[in-house]
Amino acid sequence: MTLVDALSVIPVGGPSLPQERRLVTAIPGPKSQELGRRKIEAVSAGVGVTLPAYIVAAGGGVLVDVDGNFLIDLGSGIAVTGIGNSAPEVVAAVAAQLAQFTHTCFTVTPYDSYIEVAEMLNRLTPGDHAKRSALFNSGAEAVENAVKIARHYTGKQAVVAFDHAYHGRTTLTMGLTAKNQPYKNGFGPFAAEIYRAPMSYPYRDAGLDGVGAARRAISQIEKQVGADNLAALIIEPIQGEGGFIVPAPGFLPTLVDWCRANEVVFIADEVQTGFARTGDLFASNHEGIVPDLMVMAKGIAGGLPLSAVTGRAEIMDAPQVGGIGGTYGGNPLACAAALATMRSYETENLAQRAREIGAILTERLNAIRAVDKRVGDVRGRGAMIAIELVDPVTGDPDAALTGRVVAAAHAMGVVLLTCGTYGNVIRFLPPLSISDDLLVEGLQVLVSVLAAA
Ligand code: PLZ
Repeated sequence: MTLVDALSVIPVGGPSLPQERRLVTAIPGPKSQELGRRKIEAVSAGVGVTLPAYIVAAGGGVLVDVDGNFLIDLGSGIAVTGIGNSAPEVVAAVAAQLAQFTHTCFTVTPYDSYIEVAEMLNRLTPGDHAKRSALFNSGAEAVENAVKIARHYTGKQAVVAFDHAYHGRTTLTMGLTAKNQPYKNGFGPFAAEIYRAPMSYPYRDAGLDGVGAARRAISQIEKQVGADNLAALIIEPIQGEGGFIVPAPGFLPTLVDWCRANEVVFIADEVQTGFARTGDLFASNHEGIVPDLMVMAKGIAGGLPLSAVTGRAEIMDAPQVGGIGGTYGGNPLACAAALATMRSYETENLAQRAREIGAILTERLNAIRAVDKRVGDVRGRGAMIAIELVDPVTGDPDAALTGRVVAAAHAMGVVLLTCGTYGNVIRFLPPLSISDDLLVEGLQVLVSVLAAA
């Protein structure tokens, strides 16, 4: 096929794409399979692929592959495209910036959009104290910088992360991440002075309430680390990769209070939960906690790589001038995208849309759970909902069933992701731009593949 032929059949991305599931070949189709063969020859085998349908356009709630299949997107590129893929306001903002300049490096010759993003984050994040922000590229890079800043401010070194945590794949953040396979295996040694504390996991913590779970964690931290050595405690207010674990009420506020009393910086990793995903702008708001530092990425910029640390001015201003930076952090294209994206969360009230999506998901998933005891738990908030699949007799995690269900859904054109320490959680992270009809159709596919699995 010539390039002209190819372009004439490739649809334009964005919300005007037909919002329907349409399968014209098996998944993956022949062109995707050919690309899959090239991938093996060209791309490191360590870079895995969940659903090997190669995408040419996306928007609303669909992904279009190179064979012309329209897939229902229940993953948002792992919670990134909350406002939708190729959202017109993002495309326009990035195109305008592209025509002006692509890069100068903010720490060499700065530009105003970086400041505007910082001002917006300082306004939108919880708490009305004085704040400062710094911009980076990936979630992991922002987590690393939050830890650097907390260490500098406190003059202490230790960091506590939790069971089931995910904070990234760089050396420091691999150490913070709990799960060995596939994230850490063979990649050590990891950074020093990282300690792990028990999480609140209501489905598997029979009888332990949030305050009790926090006391258990605090007691372990006091015994094994000591507040005098502890620079920061980092936690996802709802754990993402670890299995969409929503800690019991009271867990997070009790940890925040202990951090305040002990001069420990409380870092909320809202990389996955942030920006309307959970039905509020940030998941911290559900429990009324005010983190000292907040780490954000993913939903911040409509798919362009941008991440941020926002927090108390006195903490954020602690490092020496030049101590925080990077070539691309707060790149002008990413900042233009972020400003358009963050305005949309507010003007289109996408937190409300996330709550509506959450209501549809939880109602339908609970109906499945009522008749299928392999669905052990339905949990999450807003458009961040998951089911945990278990052996109905023993309650043991059933990763094999999870794998079968997800593979069958993929074959039927529904992009579904798994997560969880035990690999037995199916998570739903639809774009907030998905229609109710498409979401419900995706759930109907789940019902049929679960019944057959
Ligand atoms: N913190 C809470 O969820 C990224 C990882 C996907 P980066 N989660 C998706 C994978 O398999 O690599 C994540 C997160 C939380 C930090 C990160 C890291 O963000 O932008 O992937 O570095």
